[in-house]
Amino acid sequence: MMKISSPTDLRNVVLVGSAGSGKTTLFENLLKARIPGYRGERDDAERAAALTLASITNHNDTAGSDVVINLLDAPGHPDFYGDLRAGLRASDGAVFVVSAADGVDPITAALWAECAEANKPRAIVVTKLDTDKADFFATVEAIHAAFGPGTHPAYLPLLRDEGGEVIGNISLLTGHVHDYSSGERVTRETTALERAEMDAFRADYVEGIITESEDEDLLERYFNGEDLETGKVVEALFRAVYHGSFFPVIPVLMDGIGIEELLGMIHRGFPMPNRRVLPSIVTAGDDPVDPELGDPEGPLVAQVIRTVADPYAGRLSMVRIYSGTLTADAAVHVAGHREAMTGHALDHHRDHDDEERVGQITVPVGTDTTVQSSAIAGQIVYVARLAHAQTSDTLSDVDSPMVVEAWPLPRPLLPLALHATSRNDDDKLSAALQRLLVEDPTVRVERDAATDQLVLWTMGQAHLDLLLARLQQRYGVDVEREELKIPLRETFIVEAIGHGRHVKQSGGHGQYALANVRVEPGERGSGFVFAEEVVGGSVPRQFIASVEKGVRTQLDRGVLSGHPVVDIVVTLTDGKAHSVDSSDMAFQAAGAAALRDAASPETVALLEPIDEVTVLCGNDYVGAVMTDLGTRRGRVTGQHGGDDGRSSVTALVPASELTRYAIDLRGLSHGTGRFDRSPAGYELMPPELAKRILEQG
Ligand SMILES: Nc1nc2c(ncn2[C@@H]2O[C@H](COP(=O)(O)OP(=O)(O)OP(=O)(O)O)[C@@H](O)[C@H]2O)c(=O)[nH]1
Ligand SMILES: [Mg+2]
Repeated sequence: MMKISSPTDLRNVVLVGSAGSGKTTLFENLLKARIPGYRGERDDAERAAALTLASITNHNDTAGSDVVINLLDAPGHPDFYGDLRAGLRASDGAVFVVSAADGVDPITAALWAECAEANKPRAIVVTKLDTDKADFFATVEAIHAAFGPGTHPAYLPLLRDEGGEVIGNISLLTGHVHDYSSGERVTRETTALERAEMDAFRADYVEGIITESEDEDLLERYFNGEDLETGKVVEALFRAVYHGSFFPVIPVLMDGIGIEELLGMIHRGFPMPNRRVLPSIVTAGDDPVDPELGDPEGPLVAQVIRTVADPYAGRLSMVRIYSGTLTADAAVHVAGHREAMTGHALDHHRDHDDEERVGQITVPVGTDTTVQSSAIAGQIVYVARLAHAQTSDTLSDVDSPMVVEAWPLPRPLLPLALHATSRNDDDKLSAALQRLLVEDPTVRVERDAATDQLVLWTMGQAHLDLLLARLQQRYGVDVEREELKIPLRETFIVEAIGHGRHVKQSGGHGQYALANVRVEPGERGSGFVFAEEVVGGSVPRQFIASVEKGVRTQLDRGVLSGHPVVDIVVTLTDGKAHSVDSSDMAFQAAGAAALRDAASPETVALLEPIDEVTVLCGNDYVGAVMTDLGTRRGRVTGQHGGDDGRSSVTALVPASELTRYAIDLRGLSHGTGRFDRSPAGYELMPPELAKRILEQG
């Protein structure tokens, strides 16, 4: 493997595109083109869900240089956006994959927005040009319409004959034809006919480059009609791509046509690691810093991109180095400040600062790795046995701690209540879930105190299936699903009177207490208020508190269906005591009995938790989203149409109607929808629904 002595020796590239667009196929073909004898890796659900890293060495004759290209294959499925965002963070540029067979679907558009939010310079690869009805020019038009005027073909497909199969490509920059039809890549000059065909596109391409490169001198020469040297235009291309407003489009086929051209584009057109736009970095004292990027002698700033917890080998962390040099065995500062910086807390990833020793460093070589004593700015490496560092944490010098902003994580909103099939496996299940949390910050595990259920929160069906398969296959834990319990409450809806009597006077020391109460509905959210209007000492002072205590105990237990009672005012109106047989315990029992006595299906109703839901989706799906919220007993409280083609809808929706919303919204909005939810109190359940639950007891 070539020695990396400067960040300029590297290109870090992530492949982004919707599921099935052909990223992994492209990734494999890039590896095959540079790793002699490479036969390909197995592709399965695990692989499609995770960011995969491999490296190749590329030589470019014109540039006269070698570079190491780190390739990251990112998942396309919306359930795995956590890893996609990690991949965007680790890389300095993106190859955006659009399938000519499927065009620009809503998910593709959402992924483009992800790249834009992450500020990634990108090139676009059009795949599946060999399929029926696939048309490069139609796809380019769709890309243009969806992603804007900065998108320009850099190569045109070379067809065997009119409407025939693709056998090569034509470079709009050099006018060279790369003909693969002989099985080898043969370069020749364009014919007069080919020249005529490409000229229209060429003008557009070169003008786009020159304009977006913002090179005044070149611009002037171009508009004066001067013939520009190809070398100059390539330099301008680099700058145009780097500005993130110019996106060359390249046709690439499964049999390898276009691979060399793409590698050339990455080599010469993509930013070096020291030119990337960094997320914000602060010192331990919260002062913004702007380290000299890419200086291996500079301060160490690195970030954990992903974490793999192998049951045998221990933890392995994928680390991107932004500045300085990471040295094996050296102590580093580890900082995770997600909550402080984003306001979003993760239960299993609390803000923390630690110091620990860097374990063995391995760097990617092809699909393998090799051990190195250190790694410099720009590299993406694996570090073994970091115990404290978690995904998105910053590694920096012990004497000058820094914190790189964490990337935003999507929130898991699909709940599943579960237990180990065998009760003996409960401990094994908890341990395995903890392991899953280490690897995947988009999982949440919660023991719901109100319902005493263990709940696994995931991003969607595919994510859930993958996690359950992992529990089974990796940790040998079989689980059973339970129906998710919604924590309901009881309340009184009308005034009611209750008589509580606790009298036992047969033999020995007796028990005697009578308590009468009036129960009234309280304000929503008021909880419990206790009052007394006892006259003439019918309930002695010291026992009034006993009645209150007894009532409170009964509140927790519920009065009809076992759900806690809230939002009531209980007034002790009257009672009776015995000079010898009355006691604290007796009055507690009488208080509880009085509340039970007041309760009946006519006086008590059920409250259910309501969530405020915010949905973000493509403008085209707003109608469907609102109709659906209606069928979920939701009340829409707001709606905003965005200029960016996305709209937001806010609504108050019963939590019981949101159990599968993560899955349903995905379908409803053709993959474009996202939502968030937060508790917004309790409301009365419709009587017909409540009745069923109250009758079940
Ligand atoms: N005909 C044809 N099929 C292709 C092409 N590229 C990929 N495919 C097929 O399309 C399917 C999906 O390709 P993948 O490379 O796995 O897609 P992906 O983008 O990695 O998908 P995810 O990992 O699920 O996000 C596979 O069956 C490929 O063989 C192409 O250029 N032409
Ligand atoms: Mg894939």
